[in-house]
Amino acid sequence: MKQIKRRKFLALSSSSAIATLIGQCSMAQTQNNKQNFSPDTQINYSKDGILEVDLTASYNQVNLGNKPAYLFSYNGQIPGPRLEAKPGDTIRINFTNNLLQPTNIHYHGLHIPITGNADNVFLHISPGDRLTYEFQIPQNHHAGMFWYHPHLHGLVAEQLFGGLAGLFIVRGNLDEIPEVKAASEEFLVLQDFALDRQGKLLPSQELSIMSGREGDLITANGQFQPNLTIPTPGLLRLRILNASTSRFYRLSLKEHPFFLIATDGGALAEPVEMSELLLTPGERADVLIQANREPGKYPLLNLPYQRVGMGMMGRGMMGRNAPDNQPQVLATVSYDTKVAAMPLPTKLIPVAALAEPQKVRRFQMNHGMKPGQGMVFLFNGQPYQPERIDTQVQLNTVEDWELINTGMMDHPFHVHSNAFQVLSRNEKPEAYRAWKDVVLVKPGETVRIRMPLRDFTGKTVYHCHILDHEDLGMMGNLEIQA
Ligand SMILES: [Cu+2]
Repeated sequence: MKQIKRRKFLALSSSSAIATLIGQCSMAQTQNNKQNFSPDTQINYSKDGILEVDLTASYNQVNLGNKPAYLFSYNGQIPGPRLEAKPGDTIRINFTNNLLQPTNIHYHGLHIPITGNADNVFLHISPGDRLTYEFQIPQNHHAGMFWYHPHLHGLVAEQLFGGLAGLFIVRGNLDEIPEVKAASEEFLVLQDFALDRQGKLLPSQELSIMSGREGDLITANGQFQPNLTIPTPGLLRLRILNASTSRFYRLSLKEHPFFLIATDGGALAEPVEMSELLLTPGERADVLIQANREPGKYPLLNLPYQRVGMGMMGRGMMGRNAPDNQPQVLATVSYDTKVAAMPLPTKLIPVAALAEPQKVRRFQMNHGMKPGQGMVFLFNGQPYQPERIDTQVQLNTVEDWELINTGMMDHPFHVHSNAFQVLSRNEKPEAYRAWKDVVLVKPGETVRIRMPLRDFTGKTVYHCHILDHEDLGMMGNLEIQA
């Protein structure tokens, strides 16, 4: 296992050390106060077929946007360590829960066992306990951008909003396409936080959890508006994860289109040009950006987006989450030489069409009121019940699911274990075929997805990826039978 320290900053251990170092120079003090206080983000690569890593979840002081903050983190890092493996590798994660509440780990998007010590969301790891997760990445696993985060029902939103999330990259054929390989690669993990003036997490009662909590401090890779440089010869591969609990990002890079090469579950068949990219919680996008404009610094913007219907925009519902109507700068992309743009790939990886479904199911997504509890979020009229099996499916079949949103809020639908393809939205066919594991269903929409049930049996879940909605009932148990 190889670990690489990534940030260039020198860590200073205490503010008194800074004071001693800088003496009377106030200019230096300003600069030194911007130094990091926390360990750097690690990257852990598999070696000789094995990726073994120690991961500890704890509550402690970390560096967030160059300020101290008190958050939940994996190994003291926001975001958590990036894990990189290849198909066929064995993964061993020695996990310690140093939080004051139970937790577990979900490997979002990975196609691995859903039972035992693998992607099992029913594991319950008590405070102070340890568990070794161990699984193999299948030989035929797609290359792609996956991630890990807690998934203990009832605490998911709180723990992600505290900062617990990290990337899990599977390398493979997409990475070997010459134009993709030649591009310089950057990752962008988007998170938002609601902190008080001391840098402590605001309690959830102060957040608008009905619409899905949002924080006004948005970070990219745990930094505030970082700069990404595109070295010569001028092609950037930017791989973006929305690791926020509820916030949507509607991304746009000034004067530059995005060329989408992969979505949640892996590569597209060919790049798709887009001027804007909407990423709902849990979604990933892998894009190429050509440095072919005037050299300079270009803002990566988050454009306004309304995910709650006008009928619910009352103060009580949205609270702190009232949508910003100004674009926000999330990061900047810069380059200092104009180049005769490096070519884009014309062909990527074929996305096979799926067989006709053996079964079609419907899932209605809505919300309601429960006496004494307030708002609940529902699939087919029912809030989540841990003991109930909602959906039984057969291994080695294909199913079509119709996701129907009859409520007043956007719901990004996510299913564990198997990726799917979106067929249509209100009967309008999708423009291109892609592997997805999160799909946005807006009020009034019916989205039809097609999913092959492959390789793994057992019980897992599907849910809304606005994690407050999930904790408030919008989840179902899925049993995959042999
Ligand atoms: Cu939802």
